[in-house]
Amino acid sequence: MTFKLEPLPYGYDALSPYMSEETLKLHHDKHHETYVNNLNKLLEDSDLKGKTLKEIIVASYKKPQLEGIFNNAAQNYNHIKFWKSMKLNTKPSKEVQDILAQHFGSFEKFKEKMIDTATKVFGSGWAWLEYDESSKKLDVNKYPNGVNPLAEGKKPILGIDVWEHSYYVDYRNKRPDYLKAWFENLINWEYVEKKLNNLK
Ligand code: MN3
Repeated sequence: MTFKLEPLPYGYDALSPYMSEETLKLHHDKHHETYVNNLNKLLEDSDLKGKTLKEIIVASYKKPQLEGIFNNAAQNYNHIKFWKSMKLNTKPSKEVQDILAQHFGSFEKFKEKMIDTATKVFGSGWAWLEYDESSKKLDVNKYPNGVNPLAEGKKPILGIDVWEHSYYVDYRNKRPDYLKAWFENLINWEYVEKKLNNLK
C-alpha cells in the first residue's frame, strides 16, 4: 500500500485572509506532498510497508534507524488532521467550552495555554490538545518536529503547526499573531466537539 496525498477538504481560498491561498498551496501541495512521497520511498524496503499510518508512527518512534520513516509518517498524519481541524469563523458551543473549562479551569485559560505552549515551541514543531486515557485528562503539550501525541500513547484532539512554513508568508516572523488568528478565526469547533464527544 502506498499513501496518497489527501486532498484539502476545502478550496485554497477557504481560510483567507487568516491563512492565505498562497500559504495553503505551498503548505499542502509542496510540504505535505513531500512528506507523503518521502514516506512511500522509505517504506519500499521496510517491514512496515502495508501497515496503517498509526501503526507506522507507533512502531518507528524513537528507533534511530527508522527516524526518516517516523518523521514523514507523523508529518503526513499531522497535516491530514490539521487541514480537517480548520474552518473559517466557527464558534465553540457551550458544551465544548464547558468540557475545556472542566480540564483547564476556564475556556480562556485553555486558550492561553494553547497559545502560550505553541509560542514556546523552540524551532519547528507542534502544540496539541490531547487526551490521556489513563488519567482521563485533557492537556496541552508541545512536540518537536513531527512528534505527536499518538507516538506518546495519547489521543490527539487538536494540533497547531508552528513550523515557519505554516505562517511565514502571511505573518512573517510574528508567530503569536498567527496563533491568535488561528485560535480566534480558524479552529473548526464542530470538529473539536466531535473529537471530544468520541472520548465519552
Ligand atoms: Mn506543516
